[in-house]
Amino acid sequence: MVKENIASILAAYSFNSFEDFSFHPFGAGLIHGTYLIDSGEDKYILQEFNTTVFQFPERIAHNQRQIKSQGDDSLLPFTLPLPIPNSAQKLITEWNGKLFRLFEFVSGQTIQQITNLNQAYLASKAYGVFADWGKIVETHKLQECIPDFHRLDLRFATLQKVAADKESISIEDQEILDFYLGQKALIAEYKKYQSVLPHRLTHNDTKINNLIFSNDFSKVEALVDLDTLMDGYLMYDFGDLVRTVACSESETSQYWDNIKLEIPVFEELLKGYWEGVNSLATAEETKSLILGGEVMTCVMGLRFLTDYLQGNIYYRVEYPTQNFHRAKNQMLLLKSIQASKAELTEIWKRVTQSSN
Ligand code: GN1
Ligand code: MG
Repeated sequence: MVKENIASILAAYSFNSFEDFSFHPFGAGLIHGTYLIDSGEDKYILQEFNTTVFQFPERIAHNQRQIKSQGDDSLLPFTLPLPIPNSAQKLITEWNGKLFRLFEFVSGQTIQQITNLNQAYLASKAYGVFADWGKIVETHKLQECIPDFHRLDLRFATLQKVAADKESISIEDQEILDFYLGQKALIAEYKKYQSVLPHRLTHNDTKINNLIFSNDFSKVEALVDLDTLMDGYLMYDFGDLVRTVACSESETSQYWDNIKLEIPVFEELLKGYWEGVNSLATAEETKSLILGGEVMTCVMGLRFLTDYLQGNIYYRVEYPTQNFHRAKNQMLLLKSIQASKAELTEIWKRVTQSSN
């Protein structure tokens, strides 16, 4: 992006009175291109929309308007930074055939990995409080921004098909593929829940870097990356926290021997999330939280492997086998979660059955 182009995009916003600005790429998202714009006085986030991934941008804008109008976000203890409307009152600005959005910059700290247990607790509680707040939102009025986003059964079926269509698969790839194709029991367990779990407003991308902490890390200031706000299950949001926050290594790590579930972190996550959702969750939903980490780790592993076999058409990669490595990383985490199931169930009992 060059500066003149950014200036022409900013011209679509009526508040834009600053004469000069600096900008640089910002954040660690895998999907959109993100820039921090600094006028000296104010800071904004400009995002170039990835229309390959989000094929229905208008659905995102629709959902964000619905959520704003149905829910009172001033009741939340943190902000939900939604796009600033342009002069035509649109949340999305078209420029040169591309789509952009502008956000107020929320200052604070973002992290890729936790450095203490309290950060896990605060993060998880924020997503739990958000789910509880969202109970007033009529989710049937929301649209699917990405159809079947966390549908484990369908992601599994897609990998099966993509793998079957491949002419040849290397021995190394086959090992990981076999692991994922062997997850039929998990798929069956997930499918049982589908018929009993209530539909909730969920964030659907509850990674630690999608929230902004205060500078002293005493509270969460904002939940960001609100493109996938839509109808989902509580176990998706709790599960993605387990996947990303309670893993000893990051999603891109290749220290294979070090990748495992950190059980004390799982416990903090559950405590935090449960404080947010305990008055909301049905008995089935409460039970489903134990499975969340497995479901979401498997969903992501399936997606990374599928993308790798399809030639990296979805996720941004730094080298050709990165999606394969991400799929291997998720496989090792999933194995570790599955091996810890008895211990996780004990923690679950302690946390969720004591405050009832
Ligand atoms: C994508 O762009 P980012 O990092 O916020 C993805 C998530 C995955 C994540 C894996 C719309 O999110 O589902 O969990 O990468 N978002 C979309 O790091 O596909
Ligand atoms: Mg993100």
